[in-house]
Parts: sequence; structure tokens; C-alpha cells
Amino acid sequence: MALSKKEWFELETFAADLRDLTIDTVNWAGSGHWGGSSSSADIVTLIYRKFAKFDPKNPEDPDRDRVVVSKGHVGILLAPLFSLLGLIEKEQLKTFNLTGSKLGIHLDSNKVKGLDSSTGSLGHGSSLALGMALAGALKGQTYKTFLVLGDGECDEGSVWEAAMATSHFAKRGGKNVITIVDRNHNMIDGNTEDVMALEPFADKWKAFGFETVVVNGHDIPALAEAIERAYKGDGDKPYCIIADTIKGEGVSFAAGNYKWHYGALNEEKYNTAKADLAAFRAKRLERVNKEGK
Ligand SMILES: Cc1ncc(C[n+]2csc(CCOP(=O)(O)OP(=O)(O)O)c2C)c(N)n1
Repeated sequence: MALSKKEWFELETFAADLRDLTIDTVNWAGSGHWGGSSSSADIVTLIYRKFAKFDPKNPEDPDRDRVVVSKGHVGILLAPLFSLLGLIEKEQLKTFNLTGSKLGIHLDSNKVKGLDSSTGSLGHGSSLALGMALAGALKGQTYKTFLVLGDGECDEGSVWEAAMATSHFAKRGGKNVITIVDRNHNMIDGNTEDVMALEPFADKWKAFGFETVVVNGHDIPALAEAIERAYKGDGDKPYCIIADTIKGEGVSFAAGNYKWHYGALNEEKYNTAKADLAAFRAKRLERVNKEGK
């Protein structure tokens, strides 16, 4: 699928606004999970703005596509996302992770309209997503369930139990799960290959019965093409997209640095981050202008 220049531009702009509002939220909160938020920003933009049947005006529509962001420590990405979608007041973001706020560091689906699951305890989202897909199939519903995993999260054995079950139950609904792994190569305390080697990662997903593709997770048209294929879902297998990303993408001092898994911004760092993100937005929009049709 070729995105039109207009649509590509809109998606880039949304992703740039999302990174910008996320860094603002990190600043208001005093600290936050910037690294894994920025690496997932293009993935969630494409899910919510392009592919998922999800109407923010009717977020509880029983036929909506479901979304489980299993790497729930990126609540600080999801709250700004829901704000941009019109489901959370921007002012409320200023209370993120403060005592008494509805917006905890890991979002609570009982408090945030439109959020399909409370996540944060890594390794649980895969089973939740599969359960949603199986339940839908039992009820004769055809919705898809997007599952976003962290790569470090794949150290959890429960991810692989659920993966095995997802392909085993493919015909009974498992195939409606679309797995996207944010492969940013870093986790909380180091590079994934140093902490617990994942490679050959794509081969593992293939061996667990998934139609697997590796794609640049910051290239909107390439990622859109991979998601479109998974959404269409030809064949018998569930799909896994390994989105190759950069932790902390867009901010010079954080990009590729696992130490920016979680961090606090002083005024100087905040100003640098905002300037970096403005330049990052301009660079990506320049590509749209050059290559878009
Ligand atoms: C069960 C569980 N163990 C440990 C943690 C603490 N923790 C939070 S984020 C994280 C690293 C996750 O790495 P990854 O999935 O790669 O996330 P990303 O780099 O994309 O932010 C850990 C260990 C947790 N939230 N849940």
C-alpha cells in the first residue's frame, strides 16, 4: 500500500506531536519512561490513526478493534496519545503520576476511557490479547487485537506460552491477534543481547508458528505496509511484525542509550529535547515532501 503524501504527512505530524507532548509530560511529571515511549511512538500512531477500527467518540463500541500495549511502562506515551485523540484533557496530563491522579505511571483501564487493558507487569499482555481474540471469535465478532510487546519483555516465559497458544488456536481466533514487537535492542539495564540474548529473534517467532517480518519501525510507509499485510492476514498463521526501532529516538542524549529507559529532565535537558524533537520533525517532514506522491 502506498500512503498518499497527504496521509503520510498527517501521520508524521501526529507522531511528532505525540513525541512532543510525551516529553512535555515527562517534564510535568518530573521524570518518566522516555526511551521506550519514543521507540513505540510510530507504532501506536499507525495503530490508532490508520489501522484500528476505533472511534474515540465511541470508545466502548463492542465491535472496535482491541489494542493491548503490553509494555505498559509507556503510560507516559499512551496518556498523551489519548489526549491527542480527544479522550483525555490536556490539562490532566499535568497530573501524570502525581498522587491522586487518574493517570498513574501504568495506566488503569478502569480510569482511562478507551484503554482496553491495564498493563505494566511485563509478560501479561500476550495472554490478555489472545483472550480478547478468542472471546471475539466465540461471539462471532471479527475484530482484530493489536498486541505491542517490548523486546526486553520477551525475556518473560509467559510471552512464549501465549505465542504458542496464539498459533495453536489460530483458527479459533488466535489469528486475529496482530503482534508488533518494539525491537529497540535495549531494555531497563542494558542491551537485550547482553542481558538475555534474543537473536535469532525472527526465527524464534517463525518457529512458534508466526508469519514474521522485520521492518524499520520508524519508517511510516514501510511499517504501514507491514501492518496492512498483517491486518489483511492472508494464510493460516498469526502475524508478528518485528519493528526495528531506536530507544529514545529523536532526542540526541537519549537515542540508543538504555540509561534513558527512565529519567528526569532538568531545564537544560528539556530545552535540548524540545529543540531536538523540532529538528527531528522537520527532517522527517522533509522526507515526506521529497518522496511523497
Ligand atoms: C514482570 C515485570 N518485571 C520487571 C518489570 C520492570 N521493568 C519495567 S520496564 C522493563 C524493561 C522492559 O524492556 P523492554 O520490554 O525492552 O521495554 P522498552 O525498552 O521498549 O521500554 C522492566 C524490566 C516490570 N514492569 N514487570
